[in-house]
Amino acid sequence: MDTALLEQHFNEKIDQDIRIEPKDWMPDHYRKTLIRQISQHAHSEIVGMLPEANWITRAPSLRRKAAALAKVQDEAGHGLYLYSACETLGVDRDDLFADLHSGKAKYSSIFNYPTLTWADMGAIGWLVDGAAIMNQVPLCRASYGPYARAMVRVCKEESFHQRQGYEIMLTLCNGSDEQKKMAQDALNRWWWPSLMMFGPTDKDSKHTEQSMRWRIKRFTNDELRQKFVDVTVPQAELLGLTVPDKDLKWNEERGHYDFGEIDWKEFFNVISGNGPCNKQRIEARKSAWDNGAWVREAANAHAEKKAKRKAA
Ligand code: BYC
Repeated sequence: MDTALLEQHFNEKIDQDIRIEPKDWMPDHYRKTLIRQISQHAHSEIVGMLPEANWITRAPSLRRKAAALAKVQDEAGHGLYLYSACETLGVDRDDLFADLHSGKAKYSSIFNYPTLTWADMGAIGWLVDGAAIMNQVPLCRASYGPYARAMVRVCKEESFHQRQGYEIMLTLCNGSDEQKKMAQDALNRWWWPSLMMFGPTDKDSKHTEQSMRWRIKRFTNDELRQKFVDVTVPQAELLGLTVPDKDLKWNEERGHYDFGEIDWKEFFNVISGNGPCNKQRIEARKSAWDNGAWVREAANAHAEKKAKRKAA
């Protein structure tokens, strides 16, 4: 079949919501877009383990420690599903790691902020995982089969993460004045970076239009950001906390909250490698890679030995 016909067949499948699978023909640009998005997503999961891992040894009770451990392990699992989904597109996992370590590949802006107090564990679960769910539930219907299927499990686990975060916030808000202050301080610091997670405005988003056409993305960055604000503001009210935005106001006519201008200079600064923790995060990933070299070597030696024994 010639390329034009293959492309026509591919577009028909997209229009009919028939999933594209690894061995199906796909345009090169579609493949590259998926590799970019899925690998960035995978990197975000494993870099996302770092700010929270900081609090595993400092969790205030055994119950909190067990939940934090489970959550951080879940993120590692999400990374594994996503790297595997990405490999079905013909890339090598080691190359993806090399791109992360060299700073070539992006990962979510949100993980370049520090976790200063225990309340940050609550705010991350509530806001960061809440934003992640808002963005990822539609990805369960993404046109590429392995990505969409990985997302189903990821989203189930993210719901647990969001609830454990909200419950930490609720406990702090029902506690002493000092605890409530900690919760408010965490909300103040995580609110705006959480809104940035959805990416640049639709006007400045270079990939949205094409990704929507290919049904990789189902909603635009601004649509998802608005949905997130609409569901999260009443949750903040229930906690008795104040969202740090003087322009936040219910708009009866639109049926949505209006909210203030995001500091896009800060966002672009963070995604170009100059956020508060970018260097620290990459250093931590690189040293984990270097320190894990013996495990990879041992696993390869074991696989070779097993293959030889089988052949003999
Ligand atoms: N951070 O044209 P746009 C999680 C980049 S995991 C950094 O709108 P697109 C969690 C974008 O890559 C969270 N970079 O792009 C994990 C592009 O740059 P390049 C991660 C960002 O792809 C552990 C440029 O800006 N979630 O939540 O159409 C624990 C222009 O953007 C960001 C995913 O990865 C950002 N925030 O839309 C807890 C979900 N935003 O590549 C939680 C899957 C944009 O041209 N990804 N950029 O150099 C997506 O849904 C989409 O890729 C995005 C961006 C909505 C993020």
